[in-house]
Order: sequence, then structure tokens, then C-alpha cells
Amino acid sequence: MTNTFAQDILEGLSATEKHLPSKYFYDDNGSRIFQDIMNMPEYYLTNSEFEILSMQCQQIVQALEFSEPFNILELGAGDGFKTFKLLEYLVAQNIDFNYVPIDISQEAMDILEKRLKERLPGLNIKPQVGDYFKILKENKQSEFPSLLLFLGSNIGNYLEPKAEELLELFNKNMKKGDKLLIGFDLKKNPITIQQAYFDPHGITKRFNLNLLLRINRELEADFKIDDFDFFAHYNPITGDVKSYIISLRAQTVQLKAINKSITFDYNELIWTELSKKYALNEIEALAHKTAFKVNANFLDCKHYFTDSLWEKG
Ligand code: AVI
Repeated sequence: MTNTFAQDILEGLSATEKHLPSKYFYDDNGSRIFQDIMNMPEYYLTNSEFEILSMQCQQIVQALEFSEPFNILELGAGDGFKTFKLLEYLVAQNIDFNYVPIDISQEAMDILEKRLKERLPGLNIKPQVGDYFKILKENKQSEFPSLLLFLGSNIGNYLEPKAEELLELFNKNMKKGDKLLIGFDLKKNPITIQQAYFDPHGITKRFNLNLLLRINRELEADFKIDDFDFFAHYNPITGDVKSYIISLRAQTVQLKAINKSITFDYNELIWTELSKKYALNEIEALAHKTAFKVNANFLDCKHYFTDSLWEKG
């Protein structure tokens, strides 16, 4: 089997405790549903980080202590909504920098480039589509200092060893003195977190079940969506939000394209996603473990979220 999507799906659904990788949520439809999630009032992460990046641009830019020009590389830039205020501030201050948004979606990068060229005509923007590390490696050759942006709590979707591996890879592909601004969702009242992920509108449920529709389409499977439900749970001790799809009856699903069938028990769970929440001391420990130094934490007024500024030591 050469197709990694097929391989990953089959491996996850064949495990004793079934699981599916959340990275596969983001087909075109999944990316649209994720936009709906970010617009829900319960999904406080959007507003918290927007507040940080719009109210504290000046402090963030000062803390960089970069000479001009410099590069800003944004990993998983998406629609660029989060970063707009920071870019707007830099352009208004006539600061000399290049903005390199990076994403796997060509469509997202085309839309972002068009919108930013209209709204910030003075901006130097060079979108890149493709593999993060190939692009980071190329950027390491740049003579200018670089700020890497990894915003929106994306790090929370990685299991701890994978998160460390990813941060070490970032570190390896940065020059001494380069910086990383990384978003972490903080531990808080568990009810607030629970409501953001097990929302009353059913949007996060649609987001999860869309993965079954993707498997139907790409692997000629016959998941019947009405036979599955969704559950998400926050554990305030570990900081883990775990999301699951539930099989509402005993059933067998065919994956025709790979000639396999998967059997589900009544109420069997498929674990789909981890969204980890951190305490500030855990962020500090993670930075040290992956050879970074924490320069500063920029928190929103409710202390729900931090954009943490790290330096490659
Ligand atoms: C993309 N990522 C940071 C989101 C999160 O909060 O874990 C994905 C998401 N899953 C459910 N709601 C949002």
C-alpha cells in the first residue's frame, strides 16, 4: 500500500483501541467547518489569541530585538486572521520584514495572498505551499533573523513525545538567535474548556464526523454517519481534551478501495484528537527540554491563552 492516508486509517481502525489521526480532519470541507468552530462563542481560543496579537504587537515586536530586515514565517497560516493585526502594525510602523505564510492548502494561500495584497499593499509576502521542514531548512540559509509563528494552540494537538520531536526539529532548522512565537491554550476552569470542545451547536461533532465522510470518499467506504455520534472530555488534572467518535450500534464498515472491513461494537469509541492544555511552568519545561529559552509570555486579559516567545539558545 503506497497511500499513507489509507495506511494510517487502516492502522488506526485495526487497533484494539481504535483511533484516527486528527491531521486528516482538514480536507476542504473540514477546513471550512474549522472556520465555523473558530467563530463559535464557546471556542474562546480565537478571541483570546486575537486580543493578544492586536493589543500587544508593540511589546511583542520590542521583545524580538531583531535588526531589520527580518523574516516572519508562519506555519499553518490558514486564513491569516490571527496574524493580520501584527502584520498591520509592522506595516504601519514602516518596519522592514518579509512575511512567508506556509500552509498545505494552495487554496488557502491564494486567498490569503489576494486579501493581504488588497488590505496591506506595502506588505512583502511570499506564500509557500508544502512541507514545513523543507521550507524552514531553506530559510536557515537566510542572512536575516527569523521569527517563526506557530499559533492557535496547534502544538496542543500533538502527543507529548511528538510535540517535543516537532519543537526539536524547529530548533534544528533555526539559526542561533532566531525566535519562535508559539500559542498555548492554558489550563483554566474545566467547564469553559469542556464547552469549547463539546459544543451545544454540534459543530465540533460535524468536524469529527466529516472525517468518516472523507474516508467514504477516498477509500470507497460505507460509513453511515447517523450510526455514529461524538463525545469530547476534558481532564483538568492532565490538561488533555480527548475527542471521540462513538459507534451507535454493532456494525461492519467496508473500505472497498483497500479491500478491508472494520467491525465496531455497540458504543465502541474511536479516539480522534488530543487538544492539550498547559500550565505556564509546563511551557517553561517544554522549552528547556527542546533547547529553547523563554523570552516572554504574552497573555490575554482573562489569562486563557499565551503566545510564548522562545529563543533558540
Ligand atoms: C487546530 N487545533 C488547535 C484545534 C484545537 O483546539 O485543538 C482543533 C479543534 N478541535 C476541536 N475544536 C478545535
